[in-house]
Amino acid sequence: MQAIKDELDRRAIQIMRDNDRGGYTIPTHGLYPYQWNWDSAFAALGFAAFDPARAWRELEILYSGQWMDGMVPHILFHRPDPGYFPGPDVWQCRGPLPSSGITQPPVSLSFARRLYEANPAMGAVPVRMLFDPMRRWVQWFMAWRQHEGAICIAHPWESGRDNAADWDKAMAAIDPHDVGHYVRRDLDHVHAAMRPTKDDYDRYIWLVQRGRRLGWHAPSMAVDQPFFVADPTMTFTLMRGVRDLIWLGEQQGLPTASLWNDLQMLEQGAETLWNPEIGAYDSKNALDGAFSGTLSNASFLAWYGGIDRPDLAETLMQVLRPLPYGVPSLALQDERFDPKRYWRGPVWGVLNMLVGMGLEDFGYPQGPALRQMTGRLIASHGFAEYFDPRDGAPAGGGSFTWTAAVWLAWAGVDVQLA
Ligand code: 9WN
Repeated sequence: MQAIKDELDRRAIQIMRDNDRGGYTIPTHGLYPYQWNWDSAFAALGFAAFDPARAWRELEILYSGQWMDGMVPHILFHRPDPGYFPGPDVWQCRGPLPSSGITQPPVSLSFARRLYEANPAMGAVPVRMLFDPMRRWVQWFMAWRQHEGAICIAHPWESGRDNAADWDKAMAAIDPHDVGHYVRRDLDHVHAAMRPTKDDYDRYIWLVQRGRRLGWHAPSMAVDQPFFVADPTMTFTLMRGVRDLIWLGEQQGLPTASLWNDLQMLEQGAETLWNPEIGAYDSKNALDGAFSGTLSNASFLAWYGGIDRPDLAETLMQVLRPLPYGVPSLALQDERFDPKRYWRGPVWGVLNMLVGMGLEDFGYPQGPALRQMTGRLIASHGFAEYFDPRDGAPAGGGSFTWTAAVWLAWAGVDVQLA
């Protein structure tokens, strides 16, 4: 058994090295040839298992793309690559590096704390360097993505859960008839049945065109927003991020006063996302106040954010009961469930890890159970981008950085293989 675990560790490290582009890591060769924001944060955790200095480098390069207004983009286009659409020519942004004009869940705030805790002597300098950029990113979220204390997305790509059922109603309100012609590249790499639909893409690109027309100027974009949905992914990852940033600031004697106010606001905001009808946290359209009525894997991030809800654990048990490999991106009972289509059913190692870490923090037995399920999923089905939640069949891209990182940092650590 130890030999199998050693071999999986070796493969995971090899994937991370193969996807390393010299200081930053791509999610997978071909499908995603650039540096993605939250993927990079997971990559840093993976590197921490065997090369801590390289882990800090990943975060430093990520933050080197930060915009003047504080936003840290969801993609940094370090080197042109025709294999991905939409590329830098479509976004036309004006940050210090070619980038997209939107952001992604700020898990890097919390993972910086994990890197620091593993080696405070090595972490002191990078923490002092990154603290202010991180604090400015938090301020950006509070200024431009906050609604009643919850954190919203202005584009489905911001949540990292691109085609989740959460956004269906809000997306239907967009009329993308004037989007024009464009050529998707994702379908060159992955079967269309595993990807978002053309209707989704038309709206994704239409929203990009709007941002470009407005020069990605946050105050202009906030006027007559066509899409603005409060998201549990963003709200809970930022909430934990702020807690962890406060902790880091206190370790290093850095100013944390404004962060306490942010935290209080986020705690109030999170409660606006509790939907009693589904017994869980839900996304909520900030434009009309309607809940989406969606039980997703993000519905269970409350513990990760630092909030304990025993009634949420009841709902989680029901969602997990029929499934062997963890929290699906959409509950099996939902009529929109689609086991292969990206964020509308498949199970993702990264979300299992965030949900599981939170449950472990609060001492729920489902935390270690989720860790074992994820370990067994990866051991038996490889380092895929995501998996069919019923039988673990691998889907999407292969040799995936964040799945390798989840293995190295969490799921593979004390895995018990049969
Ligand atoms: C758009 C890189 C990213 C992840 C997202 C995932 C997917 C991109 C895409 O891939 O999104 O950002 O083109 O499909 O949904 O979570 O960060 O792995």
